[in-house]
Amino acid sequence: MFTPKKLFARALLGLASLALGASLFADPPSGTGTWTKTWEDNFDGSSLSTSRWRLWGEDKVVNSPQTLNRWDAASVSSGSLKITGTQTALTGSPRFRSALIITKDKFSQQYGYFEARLKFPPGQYMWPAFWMLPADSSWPPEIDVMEYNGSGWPNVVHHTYHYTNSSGQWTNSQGTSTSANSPWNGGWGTNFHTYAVLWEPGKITWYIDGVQKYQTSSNVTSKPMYLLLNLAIGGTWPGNVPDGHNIPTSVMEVDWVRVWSQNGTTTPPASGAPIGQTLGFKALNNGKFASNNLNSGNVIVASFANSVGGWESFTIVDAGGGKVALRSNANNRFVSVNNGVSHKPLVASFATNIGDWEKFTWEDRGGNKFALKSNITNRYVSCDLNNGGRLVAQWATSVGSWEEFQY
Ligand SMILES: [Ca+2]
Repeated sequence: MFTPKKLFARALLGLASLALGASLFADPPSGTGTWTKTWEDNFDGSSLSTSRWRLWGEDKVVNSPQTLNRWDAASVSSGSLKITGTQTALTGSPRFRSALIITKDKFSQQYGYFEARLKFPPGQYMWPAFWMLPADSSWPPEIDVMEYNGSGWPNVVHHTYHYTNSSGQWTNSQGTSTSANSPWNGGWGTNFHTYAVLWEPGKITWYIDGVQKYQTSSNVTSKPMYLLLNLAIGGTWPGNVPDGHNIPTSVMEVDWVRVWSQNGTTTPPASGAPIGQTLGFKALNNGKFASNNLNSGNVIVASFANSVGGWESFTIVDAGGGKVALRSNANNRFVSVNNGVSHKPLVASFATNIGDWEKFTWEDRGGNKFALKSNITNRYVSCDLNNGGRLVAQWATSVGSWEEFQY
């Protein structure tokens, strides 16, 4: 039923709440330990936060070939996010505009409690979802907190885990929740509900409004996941909307999204790092900014730049598990430690995804100063003045003046 191309499984999270204002049910289930809130968006203000969210492909189709993905289809007002599906033509494809927003590169987490209070437009061809994918861009796994297919199951919300089975094949573990009421009259589609998953080592449990709905223990992933919210119209699962069939403007509304970490068992996001920011940083031992040296194999050097241009701009990305990655704006490659070279230089030449060689621990040293420790060499990144100001992760087991940087 699902294909990697559509990549859409969705899951439902939920606790929900009847309680207006006070989020009485907005906590992880009782008896599951002590929890810390690690991320949230209450959608206050007048626009969608670009430090928390980005779009999956402006003016692109992702899971429904009929739905064009647009940042301007996601708006914030009166305390909630509105993802608005709009028909732009009666024939052709794509002929709807909507939004698929994601926290990729901005927030991800391994294990925890993930919840959103939302309502979605019921009806044929509607395909809203709240779901999660791995921060390292692999697939499967995929956790679908909530997913609704208004064509096939108008009263049902799906809870799905997509994974690779022991034979190496893609498979699904799926549960459903059925409303006693029609979606247009008090059912899932018309009222706010809280959809949640409790994701623990070896087990995923789905909730709606704090009531357990489904559970799986099939090959449960440990990969840090980011969040996705979207409203697709048409596509392979609900079926494409026939030419000439009118779809009224449809809105998925999200009151808030919250993520919790279970103390002692989950790894919180990288702390102190300016996740999502694009910045330049200089080595404190010579005051030069780190550059992606395009003329020399994309080695990262801090030898000549006194100011920040495109070659000196890097985006700090959440790599999951408390680690960060650095993406060079000059060529859109992640900074890797070149483990095949003796002095372990940092390069931004090949990595389009984040693997172990692209992960660093960000050590916040106050005043926008920081140190980076390579995940793969377990050494701090130094600005090697004896080696042309190259950044290397070869020898330093502690932080001295050669290992301090500032942004
Ligand atoms: Ca809100």
